[in-house]
Amino acid sequence: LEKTRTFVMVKPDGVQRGLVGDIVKRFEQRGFRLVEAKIMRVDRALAERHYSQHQGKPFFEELVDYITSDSVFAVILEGVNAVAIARSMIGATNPAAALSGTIRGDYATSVEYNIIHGSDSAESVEREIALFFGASDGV
Ligand code: YYY
Ligand code: MG
Repeated sequence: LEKTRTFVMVKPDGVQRGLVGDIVKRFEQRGFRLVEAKIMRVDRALAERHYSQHQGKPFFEELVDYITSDSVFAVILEGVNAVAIARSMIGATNPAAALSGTIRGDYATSVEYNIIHGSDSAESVEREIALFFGASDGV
């Protein structure tokens, strides 16, 4: 079976609340392999590029403030159907709609602070891995 990659980021409140270990465990148990991972600060330039599709929307400034407020955990995951499976594990953008058993459904209550990001397409994966990990693509 062909394996592909996806990019996932635990947002600052997920890191602050000590949820990184549980989130990594969920992805490993599902069958993903960790290719590369790091704790890092996101500066405004990176946040604005990462979320460029949302520039101009009413929540954009708050979103950038949130993502830049403290350390995030950035990880490249590899597995079968990586983008779709990671997105289904993450759950709906608005935690009010996220099912229990999904990461947002288990740990988040507000759309502004929904604790985790996952790439939404193969093109986003390429773009976001380049933004967060540069030319390096792990082992
Ligand atoms: O990919 P995903 O994170 O599920 O949602 P997006 O539609 O790409 O929005 C990115 C990010 O923006 C979302 O995770 C929270 C925030 N946001 C918000 O604060 N308010 C909204 N109405 C929509 C999105
Ligand atoms: Mg998105």
